[in-house]
Amino acid sequence: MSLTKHAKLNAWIEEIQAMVKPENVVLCDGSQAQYDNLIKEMVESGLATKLNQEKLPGCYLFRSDASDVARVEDRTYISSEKQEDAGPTNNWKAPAELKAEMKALYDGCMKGRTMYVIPFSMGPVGSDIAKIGVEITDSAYVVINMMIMTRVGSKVLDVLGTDGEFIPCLHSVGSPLQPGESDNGKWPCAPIEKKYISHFPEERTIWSYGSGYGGNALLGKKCLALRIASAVAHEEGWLAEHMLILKITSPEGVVKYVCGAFPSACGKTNLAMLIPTIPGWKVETIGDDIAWMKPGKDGRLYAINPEAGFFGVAPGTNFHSNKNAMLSAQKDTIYTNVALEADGTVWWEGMDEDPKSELIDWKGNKWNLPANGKSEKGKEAAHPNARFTAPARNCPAIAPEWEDPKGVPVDAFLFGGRRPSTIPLVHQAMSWEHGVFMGSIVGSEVTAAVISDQVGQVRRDPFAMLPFCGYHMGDYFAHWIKMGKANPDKMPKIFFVNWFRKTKEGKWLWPGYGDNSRVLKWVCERCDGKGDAVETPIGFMPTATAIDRPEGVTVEDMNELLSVDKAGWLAELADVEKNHYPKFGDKLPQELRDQIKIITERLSK
Ligand code: TSX
Ligand code: MN
Repeated sequence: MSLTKHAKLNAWIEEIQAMVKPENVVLCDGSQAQYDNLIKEMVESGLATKLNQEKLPGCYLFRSDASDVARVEDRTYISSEKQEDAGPTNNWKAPAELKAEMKALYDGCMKGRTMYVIPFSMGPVGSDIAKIGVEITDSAYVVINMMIMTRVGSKVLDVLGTDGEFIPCLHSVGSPLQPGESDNGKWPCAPIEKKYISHFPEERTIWSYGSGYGGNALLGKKCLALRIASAVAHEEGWLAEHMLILKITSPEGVVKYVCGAFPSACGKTNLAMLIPTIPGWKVETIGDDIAWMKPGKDGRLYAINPEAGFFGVAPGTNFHSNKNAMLSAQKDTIYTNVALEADGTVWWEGMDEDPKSELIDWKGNKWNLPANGKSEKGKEAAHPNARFTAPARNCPAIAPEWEDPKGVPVDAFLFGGRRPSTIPLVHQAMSWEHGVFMGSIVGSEVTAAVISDQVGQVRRDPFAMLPFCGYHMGDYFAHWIKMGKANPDKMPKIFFVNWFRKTKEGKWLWPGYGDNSRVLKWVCERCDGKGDAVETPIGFMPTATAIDRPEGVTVEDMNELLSVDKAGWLAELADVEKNHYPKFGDKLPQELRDQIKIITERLSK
């Protein structure tokens, strides 16, 4: 019997079923009853732990396999017909070859398992900017996470109708069961060399195999909403970006919408949920990770958050760094790889509170805090990439219009990174091309939190899109240049921010967090042609008194935060020219090369 009213969808489901040979097939209707039942089954099998339902109602804990804790960039492919279309910064295999390899793995891979069919919408159901996907998976963990992160079920099939467009997303944990065998509470996945996260942008299809981890398995997020959507957006003339979306309201009631791209470990989710320290200003969340933006009839860019939840890093999150994220994750939340307290609550490093009891760590072993009160690297109670999956509706700061199908008009773009020197607290681009240049040189200092021989060096991650662009990064830069040419005066103003400046002695110069609202205030004022600014060789910068100085920041600190480090910038531009831009080959737009020359000349005057 046919599962849906959509002939093409039915045909795809049957084709996949014949290949993966599941025990049975279940269509996800999006109901609470189905969600509750899947959780119940996983608690019974031992895969999920029910948390303290008085303190954390509707919350559950999962522990992954120790090898399946993060995205696998080495195993991620952009499989376009021509390698040149994937570009030099993506892994590539020819579609026919990659499909043959993966089909051999998919053959019978769901034996003994249930095959779930998840119709989902990225963006409010029925929005002109939204897109529909259908994920087939053999992981109930994926189903419940997709139900939080996206809009799932019958309402999506209703919009899809009998012949609507959908993006097929195939996922398997790659761990078939023998007759009578069960997982016994073990997280199923395949070894690294059998993991594949494959994207076929020309076909608009995703094939993922061997991993149950969010970024590899919740295919609506990084795979569809960024890699596939960016390629579609390039073709169709819109933007799919790795950006938060903020709503900022001034004391006078003037509203601005700001999108921002930051590399990982810069506190993007914290910024998305910031509580301002300046009186009368209000900051609300539209999204914390992805923005889809289309030009409206008025020529402005309108942004939606294609997601419906937050898949946030738990370690480091606490009531000081991000109160709104903590409150978002107090109910109806899935925790993955955090530590368990004796009372059925959760703990992680950087929670700002010592554990209340002996813990069960993310590997399921007994764990006690070392005598010095600090976890040893590699022996943490929570995995450093432990996550919470929380519904966006739980967030106290969520903006009322976060689900508006027409999106919100974008006033400004922010780019930023962790830069202890050279880059000032904030500067504003002098032109669209200058702004695109800013995005193209985004980078972050490699911190000790990652295992790398590059600690202290700047690792560039242009537009924070390097791991998420579904086509040639040089073509991506050119697309951004082109987007500004259609409606130059309607485009958002572009700013570069840096919360991470340090003194020579290694002390933070800027308090960050809620005090970043002081910078956002200047950004909003600049969007209205107000806000005192001086023209400098690197762009417009606030005058000495244009930004309200936080307590504890001296006039001298402020001057250092807002000065132009000429020598530092000349070195920065030389590094971009010599080490960064050559990575994109001859597809790098001339406009960006010109910016190096223009800024170098201004600095040398
Ligand atoms: O998220 C951060 N933001 C953005 C907040 C809206 N972090 C955490 C980054 C790791 C994910 C920050 N860390 C920020 C910041 O603005 N700034 C800093 C650096 C910093 C850390 C501590 C202090 C000051 C600056 N001060 C004290 O600890 C007292
Ligand atoms: Mn992200």
